[in-house]
Amino acid sequence: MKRTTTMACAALALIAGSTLGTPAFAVPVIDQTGNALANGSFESGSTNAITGNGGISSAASNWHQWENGGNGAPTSELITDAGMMAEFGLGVIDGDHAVRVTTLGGWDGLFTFNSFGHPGWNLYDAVTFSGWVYVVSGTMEFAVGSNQDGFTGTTASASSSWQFISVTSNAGQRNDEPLLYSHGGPSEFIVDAVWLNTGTTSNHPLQSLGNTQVPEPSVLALCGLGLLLLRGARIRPIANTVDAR
Ligand SMILES: [Ca+2]
Repeated sequence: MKRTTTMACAALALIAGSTLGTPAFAVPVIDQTGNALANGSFESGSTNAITGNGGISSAASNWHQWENGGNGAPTSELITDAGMMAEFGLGVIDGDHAVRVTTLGGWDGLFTFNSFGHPGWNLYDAVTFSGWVYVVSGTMEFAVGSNQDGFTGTTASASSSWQFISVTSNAGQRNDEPLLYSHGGPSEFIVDAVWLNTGTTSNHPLQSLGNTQVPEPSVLALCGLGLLLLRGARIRPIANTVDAR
């Protein structure tokens, strides 16, 4: 029975994939209620690679990219579940896309100021930034804080599986900016389903894959996407916003 369901979902995924193309937009499966980030599941953006620096828009809507290391601009692109499955043998965590970042030096990557626009956000509360990363090479970090008061980071190094990581920046300092950066040198990593909430613990609804194999949530996610498409759900329009500092 389970096999039948999985195969049906796979078929739906193929249908979904054929309709997406580039730019690509899908719908997060994980309920985003409570997530201070827009596009935290990287379902909105482009599968075309974007290389650049200076705060330009990245391939993921609402996220921008930056280089600190002086070794060359980072590159970002959305990777589809099918593309990730073909290249790495496992799919994305949520929805049908994740963001792939390639850097040429340390402390380069993506940032967002989206929390500025979150209703009721207190910039001096403790905040916790968490999510899933598949590190292809090198070491990366989830960091949160501000240019004004500094950042706190948690690192993840290359492995052949998704890793859930979380970092908290304490109250009393300005906390307005999450980062997805390389750490210490060049790195390539894929990030999906990131979450930002106030407080010192993560409220991420998916903090463990339990005993299930990593590809399983991907199958479920694809199944959800397929069902949404079958119901005639509208493809999410591009959010072409550049957040002001
Ligand atoms: Ca996603």
